[in-house]
Amino acid sequence: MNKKCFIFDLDGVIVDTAKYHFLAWKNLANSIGIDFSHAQNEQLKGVSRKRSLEKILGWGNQTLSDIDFHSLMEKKNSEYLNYITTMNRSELLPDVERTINFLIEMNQFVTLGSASKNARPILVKTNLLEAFDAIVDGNDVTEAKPNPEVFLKAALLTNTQPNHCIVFEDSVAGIQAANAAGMISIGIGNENILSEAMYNFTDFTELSNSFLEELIKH
Ligand code: B16
Ligand code: MG
Repeated sequence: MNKKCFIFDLDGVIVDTAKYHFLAWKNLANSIGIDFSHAQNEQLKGVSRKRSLEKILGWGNQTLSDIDFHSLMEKKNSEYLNYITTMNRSELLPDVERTINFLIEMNQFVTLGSASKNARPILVKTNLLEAFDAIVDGNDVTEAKPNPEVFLKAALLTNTQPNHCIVFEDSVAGIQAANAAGMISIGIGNENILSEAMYNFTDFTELSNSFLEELIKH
């Protein structure tokens, strides 16, 4: 029996939190006089909190003291946490649960590879924590996506070779990280944006169990 490691990104793949990250970053950027567009937000998806703020300051040609930098990171995170306090299973993206349940039924490894430091509380709120064989999040890595560290750690924890790992991602940085790790990359979202992915689907409703079976076999 083939056992592959399926690695799920969190924000924008399992839950619809990408919109909350966008709102919190937009409000923060605007509060210091920096414009923030949807196109810029795309460049922050999958990118760590620290790196995201560095990029925003770069776009606005601003530099800050360490203290101010950390207080802005805190401010963004507390607004984000406010958005997700009441989060529940209704914010799971369509057919994510069907996909996870099918993979469990097929005796595959189901793991998380997220840049977020808030991943575990979100999995608790959505009742998914138990579904994962391994969880790697922003607290476990030193390098942010597009560095492959987060996905390679998930492979290591399940003792799976990278070429037997399949990554579901909604961000350009995450697809690049999966490709750099030598894994199969599957873009979930806009295929024009995620053009570097090996396969593309708008969402999991388009991704059939028979396609998953093919991935398991080959
Ligand atoms: P936090 P993912 C990423 O999560 C988000 O896409 C990105 O927008 C966010 O800045 C990053 O996590 C850090 O999140 O501030 O909660 O630690 O998509 O890799 O699951
Ligand atoms: Mg994501």
